[in-house]
Amino acid sequence: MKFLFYSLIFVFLTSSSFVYADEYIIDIPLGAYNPELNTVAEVWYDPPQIFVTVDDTITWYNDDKEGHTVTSGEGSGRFGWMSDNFGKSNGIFDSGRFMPGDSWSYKFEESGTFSYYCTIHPWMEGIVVVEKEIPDFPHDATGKKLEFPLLQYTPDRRIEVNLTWDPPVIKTHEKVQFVYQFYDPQTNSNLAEMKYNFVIFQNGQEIFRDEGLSQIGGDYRNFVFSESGSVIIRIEGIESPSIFAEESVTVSGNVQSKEQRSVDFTAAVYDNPEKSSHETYHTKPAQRLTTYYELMLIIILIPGVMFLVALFWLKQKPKIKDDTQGAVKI
Ligand SMILES: [Cu+2]
Repeated sequence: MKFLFYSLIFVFLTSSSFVYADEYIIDIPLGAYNPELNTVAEVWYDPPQIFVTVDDTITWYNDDKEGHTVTSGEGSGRFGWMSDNFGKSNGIFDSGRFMPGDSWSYKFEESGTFSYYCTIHPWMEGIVVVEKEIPDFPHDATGKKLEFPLLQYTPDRRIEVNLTWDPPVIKTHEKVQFVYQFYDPQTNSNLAEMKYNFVIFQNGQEIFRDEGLSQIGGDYRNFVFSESGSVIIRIEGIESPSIFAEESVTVSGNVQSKEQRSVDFTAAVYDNPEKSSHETYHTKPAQRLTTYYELMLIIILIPGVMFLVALFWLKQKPKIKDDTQGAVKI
């Protein structure tokens, strides 16, 4: 029973929200306000000791019938209050008083052992142990270990997308290379010249988007993350004019639009313990140089055309003025 209760407390909230950092719940049970030995509460903070890793968040729920605090420092011990010991805070964190039915959350951004107590009921004591732990294997945003290559089918199951990244454990300010291939699941043949968009979302925001055209043997994009947290790697709008063009004409009803033909992968980015900044990297493969030339052309052409237009306009201007003056005269 107790084991079940503890298991329930260690609720893993990440699965639905793609949050990489874990969230833990500590319950302040009914009766925590009462220092008597015959209280219904066996512990004041449940669980009284918890092990988390850096960047995890703990939420304390007040299920008692009085207000409490979660204050870093040393409490009084169970009977200390009888000899005028009311604990001593150390100023690292302090929830202030929060009432029954309310909760308070704190994100632990540094490793260490943190004792805490309630300033109103100093016999209430708990400990949070925060460990700095970066695993040596790749995993998704929910913490599940991944085996490369990752494999996803588009919703219409017409295309299989394989993805790997290197290094397998993604850290901030360190270049990571995403390598991916497209396959026909029916023939198992490599699909080259697939048009797609490579998109990265982090903590709910789109942070990178690039168009691509796959080569035989796949394609890749480099990226350097500035922030830690969960990421979604989305390859969307997958289409091949040569394969799907005639299909969309003949079969009108059941064809997926290219926007829907997309796959999602999730990953976790860790704070790099060694680096705090990075230079910019080329994100695209070298063979994509033609697009750079096109871009250069636009960069040179647009200001050039604008300059000519401006020049022409300036020359025209005095003439217009003369015309209006002439009109006033008449
Ligand atoms: Cu209290």
